[in-house]
Amino acid sequence: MDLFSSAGELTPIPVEDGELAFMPQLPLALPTAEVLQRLLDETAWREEMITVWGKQHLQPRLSAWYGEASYTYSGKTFAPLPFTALQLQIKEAAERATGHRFNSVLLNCYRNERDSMGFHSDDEPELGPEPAIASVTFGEARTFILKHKRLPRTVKLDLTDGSLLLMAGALQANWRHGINKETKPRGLRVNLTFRHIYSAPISK
Ligand SMILES: O=C(O)CCC(=O)C(=O)O
Ligand SMILES: [Mn+2]
Repeated sequence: MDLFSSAGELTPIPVEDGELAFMPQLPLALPTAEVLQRLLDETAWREEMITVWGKQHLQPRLSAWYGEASYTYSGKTFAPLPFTALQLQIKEAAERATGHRFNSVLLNCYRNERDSMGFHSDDEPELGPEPAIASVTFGEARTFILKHKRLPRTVKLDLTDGSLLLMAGALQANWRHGINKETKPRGLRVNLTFRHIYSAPISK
């Protein structure tokens, strides 16, 4: 990371076969602790079931889907709830910071070090061929790991309180990402991934 980059600046992270950029502090009118508390209180959190090898499990985190378009994820279709005023504030800040427009957000709550997200690409057809996804974090930092699909490349990023990570270009086509479980105690973390959903799937 460039030593001279300031907290509110979006700095490219050079990676092969995709675009990544990081901003340590997304400019917002509210302190991050207040945003975190309101996201915890105002979100209709759900503990979703997933099927792995034909067996039903609870997902190791809480999640919720808001915005203007329904979304299919891990074989399930989520009907959205309308954006809240706070989500709109964060969305507009993310749009100003990245120059991209978003119409949906997936929220994930990692309650402690045992919550996680398996390795995946956000490459559903309704996201379009080169999706721009803005990932905004509040609360405890967790390590976001990216693994190239064909090359022996791994990138690890500490997604800290109030930060924004932009994934764009061919990143989803060439990389998977996830959040591992940890052994060291970890506090609550809420992550929002703002996306643009096209109502009719775009053919690749
Ligand atoms: O919590 C994170 O940082 C990752 C979230 C993510 O990959 C997703 O919502 O698709
Ligand atoms: Mn993802």
